[in-house]
This record gives sequence, C-alpha cells and structure tokens, in this order.
Amino acid sequence: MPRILPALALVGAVFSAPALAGGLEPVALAPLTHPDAQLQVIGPDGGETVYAQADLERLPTYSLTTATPWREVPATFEGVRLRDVLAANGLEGQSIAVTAENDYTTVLSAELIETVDILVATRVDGRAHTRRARGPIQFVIDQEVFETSDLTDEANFVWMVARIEPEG
Ligand SMILES: Nc1nc2c(c(=O)[nH]1)N[C@H]1C(S)=C(S)[C@@H](COP(=O)(O)O)O[C@H]1N2
Ligand SMILES: [Mo]
Repeated sequence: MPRILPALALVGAVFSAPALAGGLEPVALAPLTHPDAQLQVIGPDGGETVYAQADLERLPTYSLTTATPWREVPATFEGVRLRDVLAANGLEGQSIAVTAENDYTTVLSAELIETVDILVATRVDGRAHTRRARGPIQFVIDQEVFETSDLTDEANFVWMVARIEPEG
C-alpha cells in the first residue's frame, strides 16, 4: 500500500492540476541558431500559421529534465507547451493529427492534451535540437507521467514534427 501512494498522488496531480503535471519549469531562453524547420499549424477554419523554432519560442518557454524511451540518461529539453501552441491557434479542447517530416502521422486525443503536459522541444541540453537526436521539433513527455498515465503512448513522442491540424 505505501508503495502505491506516490503513484496515486501523481495520478491525482495529473487530473487536478494539469499545469503542474509534467515536470515543466518556466525558463528564459537565450537566442540560438536552429536547424531549418517549419511547423505548420492549421486552425479550425483551415487558416495556416507557420512557425520556425524561434517563432515557437516567443510563447512561454519551459524546461523539462527527463529520460525518454530513447535516452536512458535524462536530458534537459526546452521549448513550449503543446497546449499553448494549440490555444494560440484556436485548437484548444480538440483532438489533433500530427504529421512529421517523414510523413509519419499520429493522432493526439483532446483528453491526452488536456491532462498531460507535452513539451514541444526545440532545444536539448542548451543546444538546438537536431534531426540526428530526434529533433528539430520533438514532442516530449516526462518519463514518470509517461509511465503512469493510461493516455500516453510512445507514438506521442513525434520527432521532426512538421504539421498540426484538427482531427475529425
Ligand atoms: N517523425 C517520426 N516520429 C515518430 C515515429 C516516426 O515514424 N516518425 N514513430 C512513432 C512511434 S509509433 C513510436 S513507437 C516511436 C518509435 O520510435 P522507433 O521506431 O525509433 O522505436 O516514435 C514515434 N515518433
Ligand atoms: Mo509505435
């Protein structure tokens, strides 16, 4: 029973306080040169907004130190919250389809987006995120949340993210 309590506390935190659920800490980012990348966001009316990494980083920026399915040793990812990118484009409360540069496509449910903090990472360990390291724009979830939540899946960790659009 005592061993289960921390997990229950975490689940409670995920559902009652989404903003604190994912290990994200506000952070100020110094200017940096990024690899060329473009994230296209399609709004509910079909309108399109294109972001380079520096454009994304004008939203509130956060830091998340975590291991991932491909990194045993935790790294510090920096970027913006997916929820904020969506809100800036009228996509709050919506399921979205995400497409990567390699045409990989996956759907993220509205429930997942609302309850789990997903970082749209543009930097790792103080450097620009590269394609070689699963950048240049990658969705990252805190490992503890990833392992605890029923809503998360390895497929959520999209890298080379290129396009977000409303799903359904
Ligand atoms: N850009 C991109 N991101 C992606 C994928 C992909 O094919 N392309 N596959 C997803 C899925 S379904 C999983 S399970 C993991 C798998 O990564 P791996 O094939 O390197 O193990 O990454 C996710 N992110
Ligand atoms: Mo997968």
